[in-house]
Amino acid sequence: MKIGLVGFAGSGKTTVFNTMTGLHVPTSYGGEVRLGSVKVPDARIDTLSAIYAPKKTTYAEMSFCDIPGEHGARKTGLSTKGLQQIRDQEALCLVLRDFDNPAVEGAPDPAGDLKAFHAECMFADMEIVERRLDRLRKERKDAAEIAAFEKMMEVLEAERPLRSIPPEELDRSLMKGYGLLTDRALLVAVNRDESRAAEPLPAEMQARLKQLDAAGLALSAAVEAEIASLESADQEAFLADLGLSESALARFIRTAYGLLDLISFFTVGPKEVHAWTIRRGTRARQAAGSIHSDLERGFIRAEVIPYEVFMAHGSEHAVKEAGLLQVEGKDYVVADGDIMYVRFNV
Ligand SMILES: Nc1nc2c(ncn2[C@@H]2O[C@H](COP(=O)(O)OP(=O)(O)OP(=O)(O)O)[C@@H](O)[C@H]2O)c(=O)[nH]1
Ligand SMILES: [Mg+2]
Repeated sequence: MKIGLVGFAGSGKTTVFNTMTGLHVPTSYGGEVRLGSVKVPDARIDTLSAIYAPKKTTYAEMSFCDIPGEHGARKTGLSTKGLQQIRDQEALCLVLRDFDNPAVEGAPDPAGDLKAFHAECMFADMEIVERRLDRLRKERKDAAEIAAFEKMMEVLEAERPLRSIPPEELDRSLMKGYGLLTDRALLVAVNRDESRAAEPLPAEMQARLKQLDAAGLALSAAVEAEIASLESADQEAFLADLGLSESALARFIRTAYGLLDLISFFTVGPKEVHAWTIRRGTRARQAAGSIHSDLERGFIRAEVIPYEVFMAHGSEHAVKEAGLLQVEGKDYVVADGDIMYVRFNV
C-alpha cells in the first residue's frame, strides 16, 4: 500500500519526502525512485498515550515513494519509464510548484502543471482503453466488458478521470492489470513559497480539483522542513506564529492515508498504545489478524469502545459502568478509532 509523490521536475517532492520520512535523499534534480516509511500523525494516539503512559507508543505507518521528475523533458509526453514509475503506485500525490525555483525554467504555474499532468495521464489511459476496446470488439468478447470499456472511453473523451465513475456504474475488476492512471486516487499538494504558506487554495484551483475528483491542500515544503527540525514545544510556537494549528504535512499524510481507504483501530494498555492499520470495511476477526495470526485463528469476540465514547467517559472502567462496552463477533465491521480488545483462545 504505497502512495507515489509525482510531479514535474523541481516541484519539491524530495523535500516533502525527506521531511516526512526523516531520510536525507539529495534534493535538486532527479535521482532514483525511493521508498520510505512515514508515521501517520494522530492526535487520538497522543491523547491515549498521555492517559495510559505506556512503555511504548506506536503510530500507524504508510509507505511513500519519491519519484524523480523528468529533467529537460517538456511537459507533454512523459517517457515510458516515467509512466511506468507512476503506474506502480496505488494512489498518487501530485506536488505542484508554486515557488520560484531558479534551476527550473519558467515562472510557477500550478494550475497549468495540474492541467498538463492530468492530460498526460488521460492520454496514457485512452491509449490503453482504445487498444483493449478494439480487441474486444474484434474478438466479439463479452458484451458487459465491451460496455465497460466504452463507458471508460466516453469519460476520458470528456476529459474526466476514470476515478469519477461511481463504483456501481463500473465493474472495476475488469480494469485490473491495465495500470490505468486516472483511476488512482489523487491528492494535489500545492507547494508554496514560505511567505504564502498559510494562504488557502484559490477558488479556481478548488473548483478544478472538484472536477477532477481530487483532494487538495497547500503547504510549503521549506516551512515543513523547518518545523520538523524543531523540538516539539518550539514547533507549536512556530505554528502559532504562522497562524496554523497543525503542520500542513500532518494533514497531508492523514489525507493520503484516507485516500488509500485506510483506517486505524487502537489497542491500549500500560505496555503499549498502538494504532493498527486496516482497510475500511475490514471485519473484526481479520482485523485481529493484523495484531497477530493467533488472534485471528482463535478469535472469540472483540470488546470495542469507540474513541469518542472512551473520551466522553474518561476510562475503560467508566465506559463499562455506563454499559457502553460493545461486545462484537467476528463479522463486526471495525470502525476508524475503535479501541479494541480481542478475546481469543488457541
Ligand atoms: N523556496 C522554496 N524552495 C523549495 C520549496 N520546496 C522545495 N524547494 C527547493 O526546490 C528545489 C527542488 O526541490 P526537490 O525537493 O529536489 O524537488 P523534486 O520535486 O524532488 O525535484 P526532482 O526530483 O528533481 O523532480 C530544492 O532546491 C529545494 O530546496 C519551498 O517550499 N520553498
Ligand atoms: Mg526529487
